[in-house]
Amino acid sequence: MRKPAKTPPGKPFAPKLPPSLTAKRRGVVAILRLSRPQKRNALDDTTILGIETFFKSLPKDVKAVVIHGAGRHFSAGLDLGELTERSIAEAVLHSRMWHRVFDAIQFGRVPVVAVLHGAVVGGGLELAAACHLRVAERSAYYALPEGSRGIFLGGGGSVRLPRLIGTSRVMELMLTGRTYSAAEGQSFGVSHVLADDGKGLAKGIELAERVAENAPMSNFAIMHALPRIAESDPGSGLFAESLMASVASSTGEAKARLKDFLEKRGKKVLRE
Ligand code: 1HE
Repeated sequence: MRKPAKTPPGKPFAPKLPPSLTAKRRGVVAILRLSRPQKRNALDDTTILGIETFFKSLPKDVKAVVIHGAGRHFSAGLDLGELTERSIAEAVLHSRMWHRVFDAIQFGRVPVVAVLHGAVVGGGLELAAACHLRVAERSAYYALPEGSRGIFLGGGGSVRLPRLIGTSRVMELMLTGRTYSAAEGQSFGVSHVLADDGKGLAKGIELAERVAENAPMSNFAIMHALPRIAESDPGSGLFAESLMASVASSTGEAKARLKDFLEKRGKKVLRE
């Protein structure tokens, strides 16, 4: 593994965010913190719309994002206090608002690393699933208590979570209300990396900095083309892959990087 990156202390950067969110920069990485620990980072409408504002106002030179949570938990999910008397139409639009915001994460401009600890529950797990990489501290645990609250997934979880851990496990979480530990989440495919408690953010930033070193067109292809190709029929997928590969390799960036390697300046791929 690479050594933890040395970066200057985080500088605040300032789109107009609600108090439940804090944004900082460390070089090319922007760090978004869910900052409502008194409510266990429950996601109210203001916070969800604030996440949208953050992604809309990312400076052009930011190349990756890290999302993490203040306090003892990543997120307790949907703010149940806001789940009052909504009409069916309002409830549909509310869920569609979450979809819009989480789509802006998944299909945005830069890769996003989620750093998970404590409760990663309901909408909190849906938020994590919309990110591209997940680091879990050993304290992290996962649950989908929607069944016990009389509700259902509404933040894209029924689309994204089965693709991560399989429909059968999502069904188990939802029907039984059981939790998965960080170790189970790691083996089932929720997280990519496990970190000791208190070390997740440093690991997340390290990964984000590594991701930011990639050619922008390659990151674009990984975020936008790969998941769509994986969902298409094989013939269309192979065709789209060829197009994407030729677009990426024809950029000046790709040409310069290949030249660097061939002239012995590029990094080797060595066992970590
Ligand atoms: C909340 C929420 C919340 C805490 N909405 N206010 N999510 C859930 O079903 C999870 C519900 N929360 C919990 O199970 C627990 O709060 C935790 C395990 C996450 C944390 O426990 P703990 O002991 O550290 O905290 P607490 O004492 O339970 O909560 C502290 C405060 O946060 C308290 O408010 P207070 O004013 O009495 O201090 C709680 O009411 C408040 N709080 N969680 C609102 N979720 C798009 S669809 C997605 C559907 C879902 O996400 S369903 C899952 C909902």
